[in-house]
Amino acid sequence: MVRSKVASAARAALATSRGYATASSPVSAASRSHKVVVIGGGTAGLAISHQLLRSGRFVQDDIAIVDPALWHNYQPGWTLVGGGLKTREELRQPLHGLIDPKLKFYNESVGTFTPEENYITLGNSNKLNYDHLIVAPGVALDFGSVKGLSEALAAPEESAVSTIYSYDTCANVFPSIEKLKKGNAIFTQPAGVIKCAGAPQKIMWLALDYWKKAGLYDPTNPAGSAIKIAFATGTPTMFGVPKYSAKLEELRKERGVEGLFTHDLVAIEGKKATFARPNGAANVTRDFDLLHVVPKMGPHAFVKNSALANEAGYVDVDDGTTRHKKFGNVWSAGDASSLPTSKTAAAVTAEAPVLVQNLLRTIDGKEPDAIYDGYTSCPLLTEYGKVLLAEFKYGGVPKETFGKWFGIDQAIPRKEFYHLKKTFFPWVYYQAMVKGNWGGPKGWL
Ligand code: UQ1
Repeated sequence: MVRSKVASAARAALATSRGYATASSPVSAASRSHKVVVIGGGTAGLAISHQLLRSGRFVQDDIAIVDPALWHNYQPGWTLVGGGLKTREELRQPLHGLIDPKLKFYNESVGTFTPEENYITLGNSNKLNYDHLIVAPGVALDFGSVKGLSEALAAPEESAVSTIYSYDTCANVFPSIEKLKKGNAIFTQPAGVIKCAGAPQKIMWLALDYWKKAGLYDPTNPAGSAIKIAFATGTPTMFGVPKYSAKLEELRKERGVEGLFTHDLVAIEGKKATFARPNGAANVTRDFDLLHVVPKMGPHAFVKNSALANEAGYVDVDDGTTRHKKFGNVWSAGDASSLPTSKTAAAVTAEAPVLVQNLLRTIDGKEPDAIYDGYTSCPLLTEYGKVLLAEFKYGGVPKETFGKWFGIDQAIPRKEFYHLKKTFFPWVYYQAMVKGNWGGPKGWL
C-alpha cells in the first residue's frame, strides 16, 4: 500500500511536470508475486479464497484478493429491502473486515490481464504475478441500457421508478410501493442474462401482497381494483425452468397479473415506458404510475476486452471443471464466469468447492476431477411469508434438496422456505459462506 502510494505520487508528479498523463510508462510500478491471485471480493471471491486458505496449503500472502470495493453487500437480501422487511445497511459489511489477515488485500481495481505471461496489472499500474489466477469480479449493471433510466432513478419520488438491483436504489422501492394508491404498476425484466432471474418477479409478488392487504388490489377482480399490475419481461416465459415456470404462470393467472412477454424495456419518458418487441414488431408504450426496473447486465469491460473472455464477454471456462479453456492456470466462478447456469449465490456454494479441489489437484500435477453439475437455486418469494424454492442444475433439470429428504414438491410455496430465505441464508452467509465453511445443500464444509 505504502509502495503503491509512493509510486502513484511519483507518477502524478511526473505527469504534472510533463503536462500529460503517462499511463503507458509508469515510473516505478511495483511488481509483486503471489501463488494465487483472486479477482473479486464478492461471494465467489471470498468463498474460494477462504476455502483455499483452509486447505492448510498456503501461508501469509500466498493468496491475494483484488477488489476496489469498500463494502460487501449481501445482494440476495435486496428483495427483502424492497419488500420493507430489512434495511440495506444491515445487509452490508466493510469488505476488509471479511478478509482473513493471512490473505493479501489489494483494495484496487484491475487494469489488464496478461495471461500469456501470468500477470495482471492493477488500476494503479502495479503488476501482480501469479501461479494461478481466479477471476470472479461479478457482472456490471448497464443502466444505460434503458434511455432515461439513470435520470429517473436519481429522482425516484417524481419519476416513480426504482430498482432493487443496487445498494443506492433499493431503499427507494418500498416507499414507492407504500405510496401507490391507484394506477398502473409495471415490473420489468430485461431480455438476456441477469443475476438472480427470479428477483424481478419476487418484488412484484411482495408488492401485490402488500396492495392486497391494503385493500387496493383484489386478485379475484383485477379489473375492478384501484391498482393494475403487469409483469413486462423480455423473456418468453415466467422462468427459465419449465417446472417452476408452469407454477409461476399459474400464480400469475390466478392473481390477475397481466403478462407482457417478450417486452424488453428500452426507454422511460415521464410516466411512459417503451418496450421493444422481437422480429421487427413495433415498440409498445405503456403508461405507468409505478415502474420497477431491472437493467440489463453484462461482463465488466476489463474482462470482456481481455484474452480471457468468450464471445459473450464472460470468462471462458469448462462447464464442469471451472478451468479456463485456453489458460490452464486460470479459473472462474460466480457471475463473471461462462458457466451456463443461473447467476446466484447458491450456485457459488456448489461452484467454489469444485474450483478449489481442481486447482489444488493442478498444483499437485494432477488432472482436475471435480465436476460442477450446474446447481443453482432461486428462493422465489411469492407473497409475504411464502417461498417457492427452485433448485436446479444444467439443462433446467430440478435438483431439490428437501424433495430428496422429505419427499415434498418445492414448486409449492412454503413458509419454511420463507424462513430459510429471510433468516437462515443471510445468517449462514456471513457466519460461514464468506469464510469458506458453507457448502449450500451439502451443509457445513
Ligand atoms: C444457499 O446456500 C444460499 O447461501 C447462503 C442461498 O442464499 C443466497 C440460497 O438461496 C440457497 C438456496 C442456498 C442453498 C442451501 C440449501 C440448504 C438449499
